[in-house]
Amino acid sequence: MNGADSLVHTLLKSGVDVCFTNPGTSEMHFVAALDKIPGMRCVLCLFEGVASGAADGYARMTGKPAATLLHLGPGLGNALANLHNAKKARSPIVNIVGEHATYHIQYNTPLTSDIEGIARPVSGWVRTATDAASVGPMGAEAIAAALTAPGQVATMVLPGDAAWNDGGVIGEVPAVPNAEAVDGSAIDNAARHLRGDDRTLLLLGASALFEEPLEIAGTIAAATGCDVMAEGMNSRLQRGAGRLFVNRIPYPVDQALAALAPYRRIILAGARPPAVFFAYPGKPSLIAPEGCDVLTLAEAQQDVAGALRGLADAVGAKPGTADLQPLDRPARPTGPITLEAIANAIGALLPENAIVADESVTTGRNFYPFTKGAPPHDWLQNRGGSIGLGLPMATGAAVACPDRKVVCLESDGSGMYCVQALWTQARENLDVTTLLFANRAYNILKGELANVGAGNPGPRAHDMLTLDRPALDWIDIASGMGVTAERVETADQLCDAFERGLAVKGPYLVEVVI
Ligand SMILES: Cc1ncc(C[n+]2csc(CCOP(=O)(O)OP(=O)(O)O)c2C)c(N)n1
Repeated sequence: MNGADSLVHTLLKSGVDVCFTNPGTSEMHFVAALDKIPGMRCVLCLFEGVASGAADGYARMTGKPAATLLHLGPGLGNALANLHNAKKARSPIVNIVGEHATYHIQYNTPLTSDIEGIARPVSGWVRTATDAASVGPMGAEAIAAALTAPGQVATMVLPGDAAWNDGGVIGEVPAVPNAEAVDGSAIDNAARHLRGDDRTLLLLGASALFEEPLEIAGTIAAATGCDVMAEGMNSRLQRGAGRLFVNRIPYPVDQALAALAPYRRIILAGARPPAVFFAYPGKPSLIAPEGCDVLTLAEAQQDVAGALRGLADAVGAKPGTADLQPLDRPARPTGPITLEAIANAIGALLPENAIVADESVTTGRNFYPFTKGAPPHDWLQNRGGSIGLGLPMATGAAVACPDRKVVCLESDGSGMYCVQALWTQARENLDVTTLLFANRAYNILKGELANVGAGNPGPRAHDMLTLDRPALDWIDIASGMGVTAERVETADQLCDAFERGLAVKGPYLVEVVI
């Protein structure tokens, strides 16, 4: 058994059985091992950002890591933006990067680079195998590191000779510690504040946004009168009929300030102290109102659900008292395509148990209220702010959950960053319906130009924020990669096309011209 074989055996033995790949020469022994040893689903991605974004989507939906296979420093560099997003989403990923043979590195040939240096900012754990015998045990360590709460990117660098030499040993994954329980004093403190008269917000993030902890939060709200809200961008939020509806902190700074203005206390459960994405001249970075106490019940890496259960007991909340969302779909929209019509179309047609991969940017800012009464579904967002995640994340989620429909809400500008994901969707026949919002602009940046006080944009600035010269033809783009696509220009057409996409068991793209 060579080192590469030992790594594949180690991964499979530990339940890591999907690998999103874009290999090169230095990874050929790993490729051969994947071929020789049955059990690994290998998914080829035509850009490394697709592989890392897909691994993120997969991890969010399974709670376990996929492996990636990337080609030295440049391949890792291409994957970096979506590894950054995965880091912010706390997604477990075993990120495998090939490296030259150990004795070859000294010659500084074209692809030689500081792989660990490139990996470190996005990885919670980075190691390089030294020889064949180290590969399997190090792979096992990487799996444990990836799974350590709340989840992280673990990068393992695999030199060619460590992969091809004999002497491989299958690794044993060390025990992964459970998420740390929250100290009783944090629960008592939160309970004391909730018993007071001040208007209080329970702000949820991370694993608090799963169905069960959300319902517990709803019982706390019923018992104490507090409000419940989610962070602005969430890794996975379980919502729809039968679940607690929570709004998110809005993105635009003035709306975010207004949303938090009523509160004198904010209790954080898996959330961070609320802050706006960017600084704006004359506006605060932290958006809790002045004089508002922000206290932590549980941090994301802790047992957030356990902390909420403890808090529910402490305030005398009763099971079954949460005000859960009933099934309540909007009517199918007709007329012109407006943002509200799009929101209504999604609310009216979203299938039961769908997974929504949302990178709709400005088009989707107000989708939440219109979709809250749809059948139960999961909603995934980009927590890292590096655009280009939507299509890959949908791809990975579809690999993770072949029996569920994935609905990808993608904006045209963001969609172009990792557009190759469509090819992987076609090749793997992944069940993804994409609504592609073609406003033919970097619309958000038009607002930001004004918000940061950069003055009135002239034609050169305007030209940097528009995508209409030439207009992207998403029918050609998608069909060129094997995905059936159609274009819609009215709400009725949108609903019909969306239904056609949902009826297909495979990828489908609807270009929604806004
Ligand atoms: C990797 C990366 N590059 C650039 C940006 C800056 N940026 C933020 S939003 C945006 C444009 C988004 O346009 P689009 O996806 O079409 O959505 P819209 O604003 O039109 O709704 C850009 C370029 C970013 N966030 N991440």
